[in-house]
Amino acid sequence: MSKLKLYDYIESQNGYKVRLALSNLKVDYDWIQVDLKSHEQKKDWFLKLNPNGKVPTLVDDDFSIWESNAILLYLGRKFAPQITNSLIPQDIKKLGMMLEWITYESTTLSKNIGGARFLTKYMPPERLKKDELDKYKKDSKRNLKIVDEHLSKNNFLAIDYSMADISCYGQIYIAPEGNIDLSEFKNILAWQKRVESQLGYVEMKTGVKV
Ligand SMILES: N[C@@H](CCC(=O)N[C@@H](CS)C(=O)NCC(=O)O)C(=O)O
Repeated sequence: MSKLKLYDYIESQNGYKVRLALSNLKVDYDWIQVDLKSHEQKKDWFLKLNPNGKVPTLVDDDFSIWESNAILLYLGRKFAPQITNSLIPQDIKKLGMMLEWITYESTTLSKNIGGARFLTKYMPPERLKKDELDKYKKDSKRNLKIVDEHLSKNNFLAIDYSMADISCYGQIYIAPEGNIDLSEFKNILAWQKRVESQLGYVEMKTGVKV
């Protein structure tokens, strides 16, 4: 069995979620940077791995999988039995909660937080639509309030540390780059520290294992 290959880009929060999971799971892998700035993700060789032309994409021997949260679940099922905390709950209600928050991340947090960060960090000022940015920021705050309220009653999103935390943590991590101030979300700030104290935690830019 050859080493896993993660096709990724250093500034990708979706890629970071996978890097964090691999590190929590203590899985060795090759990290391959796909240069989004030169649109390498749209080249034929990459579209054969991911027809949607986006990172992250994971290759496990002859199997290629894309969509970061699908990759998290794949890794959890493949490797989690080796560690004490399974990252994918056995308990049906906790499993439901994990899927709920992972889905909330991919449909809602990523749209608004990811949108605010994208416009703030990468959009040339002459093309920036301020109304659009303001809406992303306003909706992000509304979304984050829901996460914060949930975390006022729970240490982790699905009770125990799970792929849901990895997924939402990766997306919320980049909120300050969209000028979304997290200081009013005290429960999120405390939860971030709990995630950061998990074994194998890595920061976004240092989380590259080659
Ligand atoms: N829903 C996808 C989103 C992937 C995504 O948007 N990736 C960005 C980087 S964070 C990308 O590859 N952008 C380049 C492009 O869209 O061409 C996931 O969770 O993996």
